[in-house]
Parts: sequence; structure tokens; C-alpha cells
Amino acid sequence: PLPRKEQKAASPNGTGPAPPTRNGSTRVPSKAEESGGRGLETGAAVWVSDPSQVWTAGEVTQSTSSHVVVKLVSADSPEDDLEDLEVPHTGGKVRLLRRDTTIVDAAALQYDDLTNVPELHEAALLQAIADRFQRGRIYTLTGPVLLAVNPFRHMPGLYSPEMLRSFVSAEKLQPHIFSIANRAYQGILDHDESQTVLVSGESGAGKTETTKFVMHFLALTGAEAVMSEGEKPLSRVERQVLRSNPLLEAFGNAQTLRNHNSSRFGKYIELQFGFDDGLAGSKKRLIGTRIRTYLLETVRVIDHQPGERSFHIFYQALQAASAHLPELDGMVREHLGKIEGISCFKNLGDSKCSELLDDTGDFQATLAAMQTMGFHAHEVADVLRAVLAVLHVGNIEFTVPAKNSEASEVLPSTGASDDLKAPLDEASELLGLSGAQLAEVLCYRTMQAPGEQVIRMGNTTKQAAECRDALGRYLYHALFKHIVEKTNASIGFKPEATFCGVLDIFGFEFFKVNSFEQLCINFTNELLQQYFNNFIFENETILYQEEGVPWQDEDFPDNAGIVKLLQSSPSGIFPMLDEECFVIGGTSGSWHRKLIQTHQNHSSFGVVKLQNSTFIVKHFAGPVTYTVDGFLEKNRDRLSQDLVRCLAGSDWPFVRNCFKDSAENSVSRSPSIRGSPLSSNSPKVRAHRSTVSSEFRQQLQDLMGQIRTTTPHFVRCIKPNAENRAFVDAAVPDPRPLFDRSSVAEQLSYQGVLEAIRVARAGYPVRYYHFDFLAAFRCIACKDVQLEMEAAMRKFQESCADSFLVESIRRLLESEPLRSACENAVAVGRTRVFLKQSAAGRLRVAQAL
Ligand code: AD9
Ligand code: MG
Repeated sequence: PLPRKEQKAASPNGTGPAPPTRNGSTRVPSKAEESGGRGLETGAAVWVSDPSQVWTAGEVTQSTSSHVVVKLVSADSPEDDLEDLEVPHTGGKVRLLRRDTTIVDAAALQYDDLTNVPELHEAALLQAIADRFQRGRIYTLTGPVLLAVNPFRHMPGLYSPEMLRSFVSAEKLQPHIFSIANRAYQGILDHDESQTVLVSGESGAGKTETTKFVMHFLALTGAEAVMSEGEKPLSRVERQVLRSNPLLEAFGNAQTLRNHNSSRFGKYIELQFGFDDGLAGSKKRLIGTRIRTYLLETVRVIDHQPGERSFHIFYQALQAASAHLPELDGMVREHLGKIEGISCFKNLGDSKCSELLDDTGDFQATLAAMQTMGFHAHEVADVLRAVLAVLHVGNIEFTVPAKNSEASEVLPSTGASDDLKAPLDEASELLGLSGAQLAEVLCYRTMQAPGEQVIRMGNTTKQAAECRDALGRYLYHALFKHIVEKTNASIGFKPEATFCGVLDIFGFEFFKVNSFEQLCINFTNELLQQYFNNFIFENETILYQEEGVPWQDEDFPDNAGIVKLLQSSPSGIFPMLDEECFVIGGTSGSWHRKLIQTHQNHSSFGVVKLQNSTFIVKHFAGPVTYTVDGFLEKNRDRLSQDLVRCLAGSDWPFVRNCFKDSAENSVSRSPSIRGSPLSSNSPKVRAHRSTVSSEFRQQLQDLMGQIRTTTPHFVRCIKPNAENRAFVDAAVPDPRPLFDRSSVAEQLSYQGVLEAIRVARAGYPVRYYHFDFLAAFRCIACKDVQLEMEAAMRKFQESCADSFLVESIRRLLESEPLRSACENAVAVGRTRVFLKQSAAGRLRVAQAL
């Protein structure tokens, strides 16, 4: 598998994953955007697209039939005279969007939900989020979707017990993660319906923290709801659920360039609610949990980029174990005692103990979590023994024997420290094998045709090293699986109980070199996006229905074509890859040629000229170029049968169990790749023709099926800057923006937030509540009518009945000179007025006169 080292982020700011938005994006601009200024009157306030700031404020100073002239307004000193900009209606690169000058303070509470902004588009959205973030408001709603900007600092009081309590039973959705969690909880209590909170965002955007806030809320709220005086607030299940986080993070998280505690796997946690007979109270509380994991990046066991680290547990064990040696089992204690530090292990490379992490303290938390999960002392020792075995296996090296350059033998090196034996001896002892057994299965392979004798062949040093790495990855994955299974078994899972699922899964990825891992991840995001689109569509349909306004849905964005291109059988990209894995002599190259033959005319597929081994998929978030090298091998991901058989015969029951299932199946694979997409709960018996992708797709199908049975809640996490900087009141000002508008705009785009807004506003992009509409436009009417309108507005304020307002609105719209402009371009709903751009523009002109 391709080590991450070779993958350099291609983001413009060098941090990646760089979303391929704006330039070359697949999305279709709405009509208002295409205009390049058509329909904008002189004096209109606008946002001007600008590569550095993304959007700059401006004002139209001249409007002709072919172009408009815009005067830019400097944000820092509005009186500065900036250059005028001529924007042609067609063919120009600059885009113009109308700027609502009535919004003086986008951070104001009334814009907690941005659907209250009359004209919501990407510039208005960006400005509102930026303003709110500067004011410490990290959460914003756009309708039902919560946007969460990572503050990278402690926010005093934001998650306090008082804050938590203030959200319990609150009716209205507020811009806070507790509000979303509460809505999910209420859905379970009131309607007995299962829920899912879907959290997305790029690495370091705050998905895992958000997930933990949801779990925290659900565990504590359930407990408090049923707590009687003097009772212990948390039940066993609640405590275990909260402790499962540090445990999974120890084994599944690592420090990366983008996040010092980056999850290197995806997870879906179902938190089950019900009445616990053994506990007091008549309200539902947490009674069980099931954790499913996806795509553990096991390649990190073997290698990582400079500046990154392998999984936390390795450092925790090495750094902190000395403090706990007396409690540990004899063999582990003896082995740990001999290790002088991280540098003893090749796979940990030059990684250092991080200043951002407290490995010793975290190890305590890991041990405590294991204890809470009911791991006995000998089970903890097994886990640590497996951790050490993985490290020692990685140290085994090979050399070419004197007589045979096509074979290999284990390099008879000495140990990495005075006390350590040679890596082969350390590893084999830990694995419960003899050194000769392990050397044999690494350096030789056997083959047998039906009815023929077994042939023993030597592995080249490269093959032997691949075998060693596959063993390390497999073992680590088996260990991770064991941790998850034990956690699940310990907490318990009740079939049929109502649950709240929380999905914390990797976002869209786009590197300089994109491989099989990215295709799997981006496919996942494509499915989640499809689900999100449908949700937005349904919501919008409901809104129009409630308002009594007819709407056409043809503008709805649909990524079904891309999903089909990827998964439909037999000619989708993944099924064709699977097929090629079983064709004799099949290679990544032959698969690539077949792909081009089949899909070259597909609108979501492309090739790059002069790049023979690549293809492009035009994802909803933008086009991604994939390099085909290694796709087949990663999808097959076989583990040598000799190795499997050997380990299944180990003296150590833990290893025997890890390899038993694989030994029983004729086709076995190591869980390599960005790790194996094998879930910890994947079926034990694998189908004969299974591949990494087929198993992963099956898992995804199960996940989506499960999510579809629930009520969804969407949280989009946003990373405000690539360097994870928080606001600090430093004496020396930092010239780098804390809120990188360009990067945020990209994230909003590839997370589908802009698309969602565009869809929601496709029919009628401008919306006003009845009262706001009259407040803004009553000045157009003659004096007498204005007085009537004001009387209606007063009545509304007293009674909240919209009927008084609606009549006035209709009179205004039917009066000259608005009548013709508003015909078929305005719909008066039950609570809001819906306007197309043409009508809104005409109203504004009239308002300005
Ligand atoms: V990755 O895809 O697993 O690499 P995540 O999960 O999106 O990534 P994570 O939740 O780990 O990001 O957040 C990164 C860091 O941001 C955390 O370690 C915190 O230091 C910080 N963070 C995130 N959310 C908050 C918050 N609401 N308040 C304060 C936060 N700090
Ligand atoms: Mg995470």
C-alpha cells in the first residue's frame, strides 16, 4: 500500500485535502450567479468574487446593457478609493452577488439561523459565519443543518453542566451541538424513533470532539432525567460509553500534520435508549451501545509521513509503561523493561513524543478505560503483548543469501538495545512461535496445484518484507477489532431498542496522488451526500407545502449518476475492479484500459491527457484524479496462507484466535490499505470471491440502510485555518488570518452546504417573513396605504396573526409599477413572501427611489 509519505497535500495553502471546488467544479451555477451583473441597478450593493478574500464588498456605479461598473469597498477603510471594476454580463470571470445592506450585524442573534437572511448565497453565508466566529459564536444554523467552526481553544461555559441543562427539553432548535443532541433525544422520548447525528468535515475540523459532545449530552441528560436524590448520577452503561472514547482513540488515533489527535478510522456508534429495570426513574436512558468501525488506516503501523506518528498506543505503552510495570503480567513486564525508547523500533521511525500529547497521562486513561470495559489483568497484558509484537515484527530485516539472489533470509542482526535479542527472536517469542517457524513463513511460500505435490519457493527480500508488513498490519487490525468487540460486549447491545446513531467518518479527500483509499473514502462521501441532498429536498418540499406555495424540483442537484458510475454492477468502477482481481493476468493497467473503454463518454468520468495511468471522477465536490498503480493489489490484499496457518498454530491463544478465521477460509487477506475496510463487526466468514472493496461496499450499504431507518441531524464541522490556530491576545499581532475565508468557502462548497442553500433557494431565492417584507418595502406605497400597512403591522405585533399582513402585501404587489414585475415571480406563503430575483430587483429599485 502507498504510504502516506508519498501523498502530498495539493491544497493551495499546502495543507490539504484540497477540495477541487470553484475551478472546474461540477456544480451548475444558478441563474442569479451567471448574470455577472445583469439585472443589477446602479447603486446596488454587491459582493464581488475575489480570489484572495473570496468575496469583497462593492457597489454598482454604472449599469449598461453589456456590463456593470463596480466600485470596491475596502473592508478596513471604507473611505479609501479602490479601483473600479468593469464586469461584463457574460464571459467574464468575476461573479457578482447582491449584498443585503439591511444586515448590519450578521452575527446578531436573529441570524442564529441563516434561513432568516432574506437573500442567502455563498457570499452572505461566508460573511455571516466569519462575523459570528469573530464574536465567539462558533455555531450557526442553516435551517436544520448545524455549522460548527472549530475554535481550537477552550470556550468557557459553552459546554458546562448549566449550558447542558439549558438545552434539555428546549423546543426551538438553537445553534449549539447540545441543541441537536437534545432534538435527537426528544425524538426518541416523544416518538420512539431512532435518530442519527451525521458529523462531517475535513481532518481537524472537530468531528470527533462534536461526536463526544453528543455522547456526553445523551449520557448525562438520560442520567439526570431519571436521577433521584442521593443516587449515583451515571449508570454502568453511561460510564462505559463515555470511557469508550479514550480507549478507541488510543488504538485508532494518531498525530498527523493536520490534527494531533486524528482519528484514523471511521465510526458509527449506536447509543440505545430504554427503561432500565434495575435503575430508578421513568424516563429513558442509555441502556446499550454498538460501535462499528470503518477503514482503519493500518498502513500507519508500517510507515508515516515525517512530522506524523503511528497510533498513540505505541508511544503510550513505551513512554508510560515503566510507571505501571509492577501491575503488568510477567512476560510483558520483562519485554517492556528491555526497551530503551521509541528509537528501538523501525516502524516508529523518527517520530517523537509530542508536546501536544501527554502519553503517560493518556496511558493511564487507556488502562482505566480498559478496566471500565472489564478487561482482566491478563487481557490487558495480552493487548500490550500484541502491541509489542507488532513493533518487533516491524524490526525484522532480510538479506539475500549468498547462493541465491531470488531468495531471502532473515538478517542475523542483534537487538536494538543491549538487552534486546534479535528482532526475529523477540517477535517470535511474543507471537508464541519459534524463530525458525516465523522465518520460514516470511522467507518461503508454498504452492500446490490440485493433485500435485507441495512446492516450496523462496521469497525475494522484497516479497519477504511485504509479508512482514502484511503480518504487522493484520495483527494490529486484529487487535483493534478485539478492542472494539470487547467494548461492545462489555457495554451490551439490546436488539430492537430505539437508538441515536452518531457517525464520525472521514470527509472528502483530495491529495496530489489519490489512490484506492481515496476512492473508497470519496465513494462513502458520495453516498452520504446523496442522502443529504434527499434530506434537503424533502425539507424544502415540506416548507413549500406548509407555506402553500407550488414549486418545481427540476433544479435539484443529483449525484445519482456518479454513485451509479462507481457502484453499479457489472460496469461500475468498483465492480470492474473486483472482476479484474479474479481475471488471470489481470493488472491495474488492464483494469484501467477497460475503464476507459467503458466510461470514456460518461459525463462524470474523464482522463488526463499525457497521464497514462490516471482517471478522473467528477465527484459532487469536484473532480479528483486517481492514479491506478496498486489498485488491484490493494483490493485483493492477500495474506500468505502459509503465514496464516503458522500463526493459527501459535502457542498463544490470542494470536491463534486472530488467525483462526482466516485459516478456515481459502482466500484470506490482510487488512491493509488505509487499513482494512473490514468492520470490527464484519461477518467472520468471508465469501470466496470477496475483495476489500466488495466488503467495504457491503458495509456501507448496511450503514446507509441503518441510517435510512432513522431521523437524521446534520452537523458540518469547519476548520477556520489550516494551522489549527486559536485566537490569542498576543502582543505581536499574527498577520495570518484566523478565519481563512478562502479555505472556509472551499469547505462549505465540498461539504455540500452551498449546494444545499442553492437548492433550497432554487425556486425563490429571496425570502422575507411577512412583517419584514412590509417593514422593508412599505415605503414604495403611497402615504395612505403606508398608514394602513403600519396599522396592520401593529395588529400583527399584538396578535401574531399573519392575515392582517397578507392583505397589505398583496395590495402592494398588485399596485403599479410593481404588478408586471411581480407576476409569476412572487408567491405569498402562509408566513413568508417568496421572490424570484427579477421581482426582488424591481422592488429594490422602487424602494431606492
Ligand atoms: V480527524 O478527521 O479525526 O483528523 P476531527 O475529528 O474532525 O479530525 P477533532 O475533533 O479531533 O477533529 O478536533 C481537532 C482538535 O480541535 C481537537 O483536538 C480540539 O483541540 C479542537 N476542537 C475541536 N472542536 C472543538 C471545540 N468545540 N471546542 C474547542 C475544539 N476545541
Ligand atoms: Mg476525528
